Amino acid sequence: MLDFKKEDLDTILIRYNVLMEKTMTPDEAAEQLYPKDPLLKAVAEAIYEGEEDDVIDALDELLDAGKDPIKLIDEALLPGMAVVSALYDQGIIFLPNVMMSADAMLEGIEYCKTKTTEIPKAKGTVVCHVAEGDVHDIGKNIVAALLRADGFEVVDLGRDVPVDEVVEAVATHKPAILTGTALMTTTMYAFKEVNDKLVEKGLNVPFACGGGAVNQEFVETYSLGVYGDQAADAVSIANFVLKNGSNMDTLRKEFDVY
Ligand code: B12
Repeated sequence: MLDFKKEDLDTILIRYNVLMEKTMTPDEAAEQLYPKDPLLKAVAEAIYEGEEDDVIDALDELLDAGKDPIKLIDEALLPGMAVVSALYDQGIIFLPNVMMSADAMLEGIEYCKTKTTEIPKAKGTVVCHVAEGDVHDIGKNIVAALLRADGFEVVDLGRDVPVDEVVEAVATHKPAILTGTALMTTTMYAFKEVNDKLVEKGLNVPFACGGGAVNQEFVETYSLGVYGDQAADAVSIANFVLKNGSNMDTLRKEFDVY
């Protein structure tokens, strides 16, 4: 007897037009990815729909329930954006949706920041930038917002920043760390150039790098590089450097993702 799994059989029946393929609508696909908690789900749903007002309303519900406004960035807003990124990666939604969702999420971050009563005194400075040639700045904006929310003074150089401008900013501001974001395999090599120019000038500042194009293996090919997967890792790296100094071996061991 033939040993068919149910899924194999469905695939064959669909191929021969005996069975209709079940395709999920974007809304149904999103529904499967939302957090289970109803209050967190409301935030994710509003981000998915790109509805800024609904994001604020959903955040208000969480704030009324006693949640810390800054923790909500990590616990409610970023998971909401992760749903959108996952749907885009699977080809279920398109770029304009991602852009609208990102705007709604960034609006939510700004709102959470207005809800903190204590304005923390700057702990130290961080210089943030997006690699030369690269305009993808949504991730960098999250990194900068989280660092600011945690009490760092952020010098945000923006996107598509020339290598020399990055090096100059490090020389001027003497930050605790420098952050770099690259989403394209063609732009990530600018990080090596930044690194080499910093070393040449004796500016041995830890260089936290992230963004879809890079991984730990690549980032550790240059001497000041330390990899971070999530935006919140930039905050942890900056705090770690303030507390423990900038020894690269210790830093890399602490933030090893493998
Ligand atoms: C939005 C988007 C755009 C927007 C960017 C708008 C903006 N202001 O950013 C626009 C429309 C302008 C755009 C243009 C292009 N894009 Co585009 N874009 C995207 C898309 C859909 C989403 C990127 C995004 O914002 N993700 C959400 C954010 C939150 O993620 P993130 O940046 O990775 O950040 C997270 C982490 O990585 C981390 N992080 C980020 N930085 C740092 C730093 C540190 C220190 C740490 C610790 C962590 C960290 O924190 C964040 C959350 O935790 C991606 C597809 C994808 N799935 O990534 C393609 C994508 C990046 N784009 C791509 C391409 C090719 C282009 C274009 C060349 C298209 C074209 N032919 O014109 C142009 C490039 C122009 C240029 N010179 O840069 C490719 C890159 C392929 C590659 N590997 O090289 C991708 C991957 C799409 C694809 N699959 O082909 N794009």
